Amino acid sequence: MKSAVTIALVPQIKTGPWVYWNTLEESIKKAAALGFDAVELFTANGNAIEASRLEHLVKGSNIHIAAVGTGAGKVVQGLTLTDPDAAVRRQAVDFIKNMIDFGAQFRAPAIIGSMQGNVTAGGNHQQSLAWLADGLNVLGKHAGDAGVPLIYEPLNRYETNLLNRFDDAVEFINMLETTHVKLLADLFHMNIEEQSIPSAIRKHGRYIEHVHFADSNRKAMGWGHTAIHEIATALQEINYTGYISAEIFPLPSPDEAAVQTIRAFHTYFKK
Ligand code: LER
Ligand code: MN
Repeated sequence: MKSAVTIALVPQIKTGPWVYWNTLEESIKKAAALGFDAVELFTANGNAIEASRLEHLVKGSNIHIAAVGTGAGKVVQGLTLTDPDAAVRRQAVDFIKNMIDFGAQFRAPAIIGSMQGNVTAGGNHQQSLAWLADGLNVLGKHAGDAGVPLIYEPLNRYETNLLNRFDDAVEFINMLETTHVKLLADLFHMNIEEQSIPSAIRKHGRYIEHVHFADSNRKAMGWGHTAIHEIATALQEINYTGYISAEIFPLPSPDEAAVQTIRAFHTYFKK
């Protein structure tokens, strides 16, 4: 398993569950100095960072890009894959395609979290899931052609009313036409929604391509009450080899959150 830490690079967004915040150079240096294998980037769009600049930075620091988040498409531009307006859904697909292409240059998959959207007031759940499936079919193929998976993230009920649990998300992605859509196990969301996080991981292990490493209160692992030992054992049992990426609040400070994260990573996920 490989360690990663998040970097937020969207000027309009001032708070959220990301460890490092501007600048990219300094954050990558700090992550590398602590021994992280990779960074996960949250950028405004797929063109926000010049690929040659990022290439230079990651090579110079011997660090990888674990994944790229697409959430700014919703938070900044108001786009989702389930907007009732077909033109907005098309823009959401284009935004994510662009992000897939950006990440693929670094073998990093794009993550669909908040861009999945919600069933809006008066909307129909089946219709919204059908729109989500349409978007993921197009985007999964696009990702597959670019040589990366597409990572779909079940979120907790306070963030989406589409799919909250792994049982439902797995049933849903198994109905897609594409096989390139995989799942993200965000331990913060799972703590709210799953009956047992280790059981969900064991049951659906073959679909898990990325892990968001957060304690029950979305602080660094070890600073909440999640039973991480059992979760780590489950991830070892499914032979998970992907990233364990800290998507947490920068509390009490980015540096302290990062240090606690890498300490917890080494404690529970011996390399
Ligand atoms: C995104 O990875 C996520 O977990 C959501 O809660 C958006 O912040
Ligand atoms: Mn997450």
